[in-house]
Amino acid sequence: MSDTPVVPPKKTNRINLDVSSYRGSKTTLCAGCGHNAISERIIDAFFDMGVDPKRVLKLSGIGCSSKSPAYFLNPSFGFNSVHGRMPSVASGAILANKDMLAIGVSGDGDTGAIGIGQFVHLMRRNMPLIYIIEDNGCYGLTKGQFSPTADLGSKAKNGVVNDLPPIDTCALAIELGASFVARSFSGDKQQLLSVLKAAISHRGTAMIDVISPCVTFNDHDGSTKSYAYVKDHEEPLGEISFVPFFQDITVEYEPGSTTAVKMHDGSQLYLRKVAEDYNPSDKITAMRILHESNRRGELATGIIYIEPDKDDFIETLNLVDEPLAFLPIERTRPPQATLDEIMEALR
Ligand SMILES: Cc1ncc(C[n+]2csc(CCOP(=O)(O)OP(=O)(O)O)c2C)c(N)n1
Ligand code: SF4
Ligand SMILES: [Mg+2]
Repeated sequence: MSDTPVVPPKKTNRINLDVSSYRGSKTTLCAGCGHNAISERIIDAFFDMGVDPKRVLKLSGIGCSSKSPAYFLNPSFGFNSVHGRMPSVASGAILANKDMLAIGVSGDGDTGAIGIGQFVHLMRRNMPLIYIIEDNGCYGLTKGQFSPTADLGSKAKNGVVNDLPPIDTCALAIELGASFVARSFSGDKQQLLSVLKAAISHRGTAMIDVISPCVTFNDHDGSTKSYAYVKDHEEPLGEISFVPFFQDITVEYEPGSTTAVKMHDGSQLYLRKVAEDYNPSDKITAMRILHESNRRGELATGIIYIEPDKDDFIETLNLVDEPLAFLPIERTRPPQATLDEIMEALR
């Protein structure tokens, strides 16, 4: 008998890659930071869905959160932009090559403060982009100042009380036209993974606000973005089951209490409701759920609003089939004779 240990074969996905093709560099964030758990789920989701990492664009702004794309999908393309400016860089990249799958990671400061103007216009365009806010209610990178998502009356580590009301990024995104809006928690592995897989299958803006505690500056009593507070106040809207298009599984569900949504790529999303009257395709219900849970001091999580068939910005612009980046100059520029004619007409 040989003494050579038997090494089990590595698990591969539907495009024959093992999970190492989806990992990134070693994290430099604090141990226990919620952002690290989100990177892990992104790795799992892209691996499970069998997305080719070379087809992925990773984009971010500035902040601890915006450093995260370095910690997942090493073979993908990446651009770490300027504070609050990721949406415009992402828009340019997506329009230049619509065949890429884009994922943007931002922070609550990056999105809700300096980047709020860019966020607003990104949402109303329904740009095909998975937009993740790693939401810790503070500016982690610059030592924990309150951000615009910090709750009224919540306390900083030094005891200072926040005297401004928060911006609810989910309510804002729904109001502005995002076609997939979800809220999750970095500590809720299963829910976050299902939400991310559904976001990968969606065509249009998938805005996901993930509460992601900052263990260094915002994980104390008095914070509403601490692990303890979110665990106690998370109110999942229901169970999420996701069946990717390449898996032939039939899900048993009770009609009436479950909404089945067909995603853009043919995957099926099943949302089993907790609240009887919850309808994720109705904007008014979605806004009401957010306001009601807010008033109770609770945090509604899950897929809050979904409109899978809404035109994305590529369709709105009626772009040609080939990615613009690969069009030859003869097809992107009028011929010299036409330009001469225009110049002549302006004389
Ligand atoms: C133009 C500009 N203004 C201010 C800063 C300083 N700054 C860097 S990160 C940051 C906030 C980060 O907060 P958030 O987006 O919530 O990310 P987190 O670190 O909490 O993950 C600020 C104000 C900057 N880098 N650039
Ligand atoms: S300072 Fe906060 S947000 Fe930044 S890495 Fe540390 S725990 Fe995470
Ligand atoms: Mg933050």
